[in-house]
Amino acid sequence: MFGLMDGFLKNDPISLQKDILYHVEYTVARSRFSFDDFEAYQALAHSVRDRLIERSHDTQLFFKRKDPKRVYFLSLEFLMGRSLSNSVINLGIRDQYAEALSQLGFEFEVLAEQEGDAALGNGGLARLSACQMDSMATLDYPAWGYGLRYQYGLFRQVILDGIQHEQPDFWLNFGNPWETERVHVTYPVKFYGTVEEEILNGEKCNVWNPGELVEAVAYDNPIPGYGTRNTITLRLWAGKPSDQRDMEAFNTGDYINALVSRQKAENISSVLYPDDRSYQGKELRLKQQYFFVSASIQDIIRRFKDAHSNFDEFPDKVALQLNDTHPSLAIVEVMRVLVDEEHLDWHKAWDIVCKLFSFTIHAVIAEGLEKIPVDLLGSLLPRHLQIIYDINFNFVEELKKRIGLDYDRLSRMSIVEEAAVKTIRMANLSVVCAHTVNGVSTVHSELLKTKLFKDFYELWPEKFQCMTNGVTQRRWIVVSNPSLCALLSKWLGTEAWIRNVDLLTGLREYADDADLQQEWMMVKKVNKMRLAEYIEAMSGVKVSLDAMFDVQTKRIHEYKRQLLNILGIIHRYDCIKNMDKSQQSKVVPRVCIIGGKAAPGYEVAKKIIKLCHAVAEKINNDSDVGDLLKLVFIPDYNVSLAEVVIPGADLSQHLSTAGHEASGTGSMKFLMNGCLLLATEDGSTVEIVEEIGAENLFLFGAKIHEVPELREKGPAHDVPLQCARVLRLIRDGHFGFQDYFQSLCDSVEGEDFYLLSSDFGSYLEAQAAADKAFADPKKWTKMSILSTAGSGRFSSDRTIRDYAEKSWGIEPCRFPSEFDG
Ligand code: AZC
Repeated sequence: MFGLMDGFLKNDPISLQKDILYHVEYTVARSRFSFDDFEAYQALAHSVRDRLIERSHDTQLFFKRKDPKRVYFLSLEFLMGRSLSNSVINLGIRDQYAEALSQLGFEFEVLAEQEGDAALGNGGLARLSACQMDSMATLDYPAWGYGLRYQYGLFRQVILDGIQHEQPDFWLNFGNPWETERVHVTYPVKFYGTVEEEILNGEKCNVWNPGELVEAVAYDNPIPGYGTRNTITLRLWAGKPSDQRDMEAFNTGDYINALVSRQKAENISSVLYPDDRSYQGKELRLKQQYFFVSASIQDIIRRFKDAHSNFDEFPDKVALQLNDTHPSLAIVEVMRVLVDEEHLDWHKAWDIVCKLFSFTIHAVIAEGLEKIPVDLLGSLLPRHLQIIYDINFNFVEELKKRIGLDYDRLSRMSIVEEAAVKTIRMANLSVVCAHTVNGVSTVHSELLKTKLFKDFYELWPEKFQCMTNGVTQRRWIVVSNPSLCALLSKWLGTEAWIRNVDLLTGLREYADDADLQQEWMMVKKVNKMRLAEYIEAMSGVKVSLDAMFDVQTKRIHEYKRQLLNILGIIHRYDCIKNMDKSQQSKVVPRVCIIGGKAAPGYEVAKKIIKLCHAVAEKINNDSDVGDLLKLVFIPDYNVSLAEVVIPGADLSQHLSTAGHEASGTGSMKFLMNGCLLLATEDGSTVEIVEEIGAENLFLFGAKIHEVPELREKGPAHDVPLQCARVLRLIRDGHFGFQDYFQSLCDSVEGEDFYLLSSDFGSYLEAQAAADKAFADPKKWTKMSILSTAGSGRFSSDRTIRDYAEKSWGIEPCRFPSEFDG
């Protein structure tokens, strides 16, 4: 079949032009003689989408014919950012499009800027999912992503007088050219109701009579691989009212209320929860989780049944990946379908279920693990609660046989927590059922074994694995840093590193080469210019390109210690103020850039943002300081801004208190872009040190094993003089708002849980080392080259291969290459 069909659509510039104009006229419905940049972007996006659809059809047909084992990646969050540039680069037709557009009088880059971000996620976990989708497509794995199509993604951060305000993200208002609504791919999802025991063919069985039905509709988003025709699908579900239920409501004659209640169905997928750490046991959140899980599992089982009739084969054809506990209800849902609907014997069903799931944990502390109140679960999903109790009963009985009547341990390991509020521990459920459980860096995976899941590790050591996170070099170098991309291909003599990033180690041999160093510095300068222009346009602050661009961008959290960064900046400011002119002439100028969102209810994080603005206001307007120090806060940090910020950074800061960051993936993006890291030995930094050598970054602070003892010392430990002085400046109102900031100062001089005071001295030393290195451009550039050269291990390609081989048991399934193009 494939022998007869090449792609329908041609990719020469003339064909592309025709397609774009076709979409201007008939899709965007503007005259082909008169359309603006945004309309041109829409038409362009539709023409790219056509090509993606064609490839995704081919890929799905090919998968269907081959019927390989597929992996289904279940995640409540995907932070995709923009799609245009990434798509045309992965399709290999960027230059053709650029030419086609320029003949029409448009510039590709300008149109690319018209696109908004798809921000269906909060932070690290969600962006990781996006990177991993890119790698799954590129490595030809037969994979699907499943998630929720939120109508409102992560809030927009607006800063007024230094205070964060949250505004809705109306990302769908102007349409989304990348998705395809599959009106025929819909499934009913049940909620509430009761469970009755009935006799069916002489056997007892449980029948769930739901109290509410909502329809899930599929929206497909194509994910093209690079250097392959394979294009996989991210299928996102949206809530639509179910006809079945509405008929009843309309029949009672209450027309208006029936219509209003239709609205409720759409609410399920309406908004992303904006807190990336704490779980409040909200009903809507649980509904979202079950909604997307139920629709996905129905879809997966439907696909399986198209080709198979015996569920014994299910684990040979299906791998299910749980991205954190958010989709863990899938375990219970598959059990329910197999037992209640397919009428498999309980033990046989459990056997099958235990072969399906792999579970990735992104949290570090027990408080970060999701627990669902039993009352809530029982009312929303009554049958699921029964199944969880049964799973737990069997598990605890089995456990007693293995470990005896150690009641403390039994209660720690139980899926049901018997506390004041009885809850279901979703992580325990997932560990009990999954065949593999993994952390996201070596350090984190060890922590899971020795702390968080110690009891389980002792029981099932073979389940526990490590899959160090990675990021995709396609987005984080090729799309966002075209100058570096060209330079790498030139010096490595090949573009093959884009699919095989280990080739970057080839740079090491040229790290001292004067020509490479020269070109390397030029590339950095170009990227700094782009960032400086952005900063000036956004804040009015002019920054010097000779200064070190020092960046900390990530979600605002106490453990990530943006406050430490700000205290360090105040210290630097204070030092500069107290210098004479000749001392000042030796200062390495800095532009400090901070960006990130605080969860809307996270008061401390919001205070930190305010402090940053107050300090910036003071410093940036102080003529004694001039270009020696600037501080800018970048509002509304998101994926597309990261693409501008990261390539332009000289130094980036990763300051988490040791033992608190599961992995960290921002650092990997900076590393790939030749940015030096200033970091604690936490999460994946430990592995970065192994790859590039401790001499090529600036490490500081307490190590993981030292933290408990330092905490023990508690408030009694001495606050270093320099730190005390900085805090005094804040307390005395040097930056205004002194009452408002007292509590931040108290947290450092009091309990100092995050060890800002105790790490302060070592932090300043690392900063001084960074200044010294920056003053020596040759040395700095060499370190920068070696950073990029050592970044290969942190590609999501490596991560995904690890998962495929060690967890999912899947093989690549590549569309035959003679039809590539
Ligand atoms: C994050 C971790 O905090 C971070 O260390 C890790 O790199 C990242 O996941 C990817 O594994 N966790 C989250 O983002 N968590 C949530 C719930 O958003």
